[in-house]
Amino acid sequence: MTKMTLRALCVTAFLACACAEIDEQVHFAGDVDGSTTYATKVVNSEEKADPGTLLVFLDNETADLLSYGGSEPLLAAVCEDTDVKSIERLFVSNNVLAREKGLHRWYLVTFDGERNPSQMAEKFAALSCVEHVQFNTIVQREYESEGTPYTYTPKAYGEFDLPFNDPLLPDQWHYVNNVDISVAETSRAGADINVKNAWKICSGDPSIVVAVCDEGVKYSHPDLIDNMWVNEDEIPGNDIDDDKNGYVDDIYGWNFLSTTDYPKTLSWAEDGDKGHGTHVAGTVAAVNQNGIGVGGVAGGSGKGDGVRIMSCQVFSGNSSATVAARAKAYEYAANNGACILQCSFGLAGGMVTSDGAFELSYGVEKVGLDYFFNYRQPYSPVDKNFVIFAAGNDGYHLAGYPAAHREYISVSAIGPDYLPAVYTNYGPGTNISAPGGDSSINMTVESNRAQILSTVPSDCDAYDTDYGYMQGTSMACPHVSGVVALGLSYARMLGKEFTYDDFLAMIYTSVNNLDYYVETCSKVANGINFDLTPYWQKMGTGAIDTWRLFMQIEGTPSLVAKTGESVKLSLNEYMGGAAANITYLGVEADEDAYENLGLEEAPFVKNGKLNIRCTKNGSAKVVIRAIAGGDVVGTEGVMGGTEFKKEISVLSRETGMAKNGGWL
Ligand SMILES: [Ca+2]
Ligand SMILES: [Ca+2]
Ligand SMILES: [Ca+2]
Repeated sequence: MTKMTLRALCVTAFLACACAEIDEQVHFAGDVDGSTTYATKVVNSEEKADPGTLLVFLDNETADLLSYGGSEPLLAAVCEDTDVKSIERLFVSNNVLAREKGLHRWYLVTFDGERNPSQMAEKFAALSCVEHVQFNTIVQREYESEGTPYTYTPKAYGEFDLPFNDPLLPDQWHYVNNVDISVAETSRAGADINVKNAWKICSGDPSIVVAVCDEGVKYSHPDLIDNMWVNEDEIPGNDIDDDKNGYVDDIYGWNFLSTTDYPKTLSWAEDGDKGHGTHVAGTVAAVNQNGIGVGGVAGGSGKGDGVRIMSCQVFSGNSSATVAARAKAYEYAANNGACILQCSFGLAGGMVTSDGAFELSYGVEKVGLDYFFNYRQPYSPVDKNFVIFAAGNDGYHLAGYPAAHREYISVSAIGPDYLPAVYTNYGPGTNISAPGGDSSINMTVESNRAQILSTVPSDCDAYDTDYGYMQGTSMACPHVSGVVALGLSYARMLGKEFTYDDFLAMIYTSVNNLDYYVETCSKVANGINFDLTPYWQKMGTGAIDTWRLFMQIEGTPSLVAKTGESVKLSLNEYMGGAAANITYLGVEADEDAYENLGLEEAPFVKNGKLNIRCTKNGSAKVVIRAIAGGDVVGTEGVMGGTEFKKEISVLSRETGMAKNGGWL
């Protein structure tokens, strides 16, 4: 199947590459034998450059001079010579981190759009105070087709045993997959983010802010409004930047396509908008337990306790923000309190093929991302922030950038069949997988039910309803953002703090084995046998699992039991090396454990092994009771050992261990 065919299957707003070919040979001035030429300072191609703007990266002295209102004579001469309208600092931040990352050295040059951008670039590149020049490129969206409105009668709720009362939750297989064949005939239990039982522990924290960089989020949506971030220090509509954050009347975020000629508040229903940002936001934090619509991964429990959504609008109608505007969006997200950057866009897989090439050609974007990544939010239990990008929908064996950069989390997509979605990028540059939907697997049932259901703007052309389906790595990405937001919420609830590296390791190891399905299942997509061979070990570490992340955060060991089989799970790792010789007093399993795991007989310990048979996929905790020292528990009159209890999580899954090697 060709790449073009695969693209045509995707429903998402993954961006096409508007960047030019990356010139890997580009050098900074002075690199080559001292024979500096100005052309070597221009880091990208002018293709898709915004007419009338250019980015220049100045040396420190000149940047300081300009920021104090001074003037550099040669720079001033070029500006005058070319009728430059303005040369202004791009970023607004003046803190230590901004300086360390060089934000203060980026300037945006504005000139007559009729002028040839390459000639302008050459003139600035010829100046010794300019270290490099970047064309202010626009990444254009690529929409193959629209999302589809939800037009079904909601399912009967009773059979689903869900913790919240949102009527469309039974249709959200991506949260709780009950092997509903109306979603897909090939639905598999557990092809979800395993959030149901995690929700009973923690479902959000309003201090956690997720910045959705996308189309504008419809903040007035009835299933989102209660979980929108609100800039409390800003008075709306008075034309004053009350909180002095550099943005006038920013309440729910900012529209980064705004310019002096194009003032605009957040928008989501311009001609060409597809509701993409509103859909993504709903996956992260649509309001749970409010009796309407859908649930959100970190949408709270109906008590105002969901995580908060900040809308950083970088697409509007048929327009897209420039690379400079995107960089400013990342800066805004950091400065205004976000700890997760949710980005379902990027360059097509294979357009950029190394971190170094991305850093050079997209220098200003990398600086913005760096700033966000390193900006510690005082409330966050982790010392850095999370940058999460979709891997891309090209069906290609490399993830697209920025997702593919090793510092960011890159998300590939699976369907309700627990298998790679036909459109997903995979291989190098992908880190982890999550449900993104896959309508190609449905030939006999309503195909869009296998997509992701979330909030959409009813005033957007494609919909008449508040809820709709979309699919893509664009939809997988916010599942991971939501799970990370939930993990941070839970860490806060427990009062625990982590280093970024430790938390990242917990995310990447809180997964279920995808390779087991890739090697044991077959997949028919659009009626044609789909070759799964290339995806073996290429979907990151596996499919994200919320319960496992929670267990790692609280420090409870997790054992995996294969569903439907009597298994003996060794406790050596958890009860000490002499686990087999300890005297056990029993295993406590409460009603929830019986229900969640489908236990039909009591689990017990024998010879240091937990004997358990789970009849359904699920997750729960059991308590192992044992004696430290001796065979009996000491009492006032009889010397003996001390009883202790060890909590263990049991995760029941159909997945076994994938065979090691020999498969390809
Ligand atoms: Ca403001
Ligand atoms: Ca104001
Ligand atoms: Ca709801």
